[in-house]
Amino acid sequence: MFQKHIRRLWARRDFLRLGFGSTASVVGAALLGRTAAGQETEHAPAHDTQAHGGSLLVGDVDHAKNGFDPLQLLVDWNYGRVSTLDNGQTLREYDIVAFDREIEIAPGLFFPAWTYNGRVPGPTLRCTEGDRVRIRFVNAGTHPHTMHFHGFHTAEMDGIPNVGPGVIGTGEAFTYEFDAEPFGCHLYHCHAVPLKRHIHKGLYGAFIVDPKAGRPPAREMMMIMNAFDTNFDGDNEIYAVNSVGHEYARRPIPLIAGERVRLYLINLTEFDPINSIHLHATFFDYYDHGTTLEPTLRTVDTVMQCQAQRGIVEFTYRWPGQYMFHAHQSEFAELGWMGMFNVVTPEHFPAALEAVGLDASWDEKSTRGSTANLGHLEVAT
Ligand SMILES: [Cu+2]
Repeated sequence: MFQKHIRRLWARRDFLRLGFGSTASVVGAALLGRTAAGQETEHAPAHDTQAHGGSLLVGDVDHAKNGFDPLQLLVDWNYGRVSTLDNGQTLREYDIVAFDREIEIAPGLFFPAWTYNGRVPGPTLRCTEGDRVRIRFVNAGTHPHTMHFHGFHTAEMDGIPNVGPGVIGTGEAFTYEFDAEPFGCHLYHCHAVPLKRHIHKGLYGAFIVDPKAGRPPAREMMMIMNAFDTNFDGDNEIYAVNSVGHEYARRPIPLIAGERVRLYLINLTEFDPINSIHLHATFFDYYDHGTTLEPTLRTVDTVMQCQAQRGIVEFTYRWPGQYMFHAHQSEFAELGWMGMFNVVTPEHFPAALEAVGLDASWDEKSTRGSTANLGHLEVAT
């Protein structure tokens, strides 16, 4: 605990001294100014809002500059370019480019990420069981990378060093292709060495394979639990879902009381052996790896995942209100992995969307459901 305490102080105050690039220094200086002016002590964050016990990181992240908004990442399904092969099989084609990009992971705190398509996590690739999936991967980054998918495929398509194409060098490209199976909540990530570094830098994303018959209607979201070691000491300073610490506490996720909610939950936290999710004031059913249609756990309110473990969380809030969700490792929660659901009645839903900068298109994406009957949809990469 002592070590964690020191680390937290360090993350909040001292990262600036060692220097993390000019942008971090400039914006970080602004953070320091706020810190000095607005906080009671160095290790007790200011009471930014009432809803989360005053344990928030202070300030806002520039999502436009980042190029992605964690609220949008929740529902940003990428179905690829859809066509039909001669044998009748659905073909989905995706374009993925790896490149280096600095991202803001907490207000004023920047991280030199390696990204798929400029975002962390990378695009949420979504398809239906049995589809042919073709991913054209271009490496425009500064290091060799790969795309390793979890699923059935040949060794050549496994995206690991020294097998098939091996690592894809800077300026090189390779097309991964396989049939999507089994259905489930899967992932992809870079498998170049050192693996720990390539994953931690941000090269990962969700790969959701829907069952042929789909799943029951629900409001769906993708959540990748991740963390960032901002001083490269092999320990994380910021924990989050979809990369930005405490973003869903600053901007609570709108839900409607009585509706079924489905989370595609994936753990890609590096350096810590497990991560977890806990929902307040409700219980959920859990589908380990998403590879079954019946829950593998029923009526639980906490579940933990090892790195790359994942599953589907299904729940319903009975009553309107603000409900917290977070890692139940308290230190992860305090360092960013904590959010809120804003559960409202249907008539208040548009206002709840607007309050966090969302509109009807977010509602549509979150309720669009599986790919089963959506072969006509084309979504740009
Ligand atoms: Cu890599």
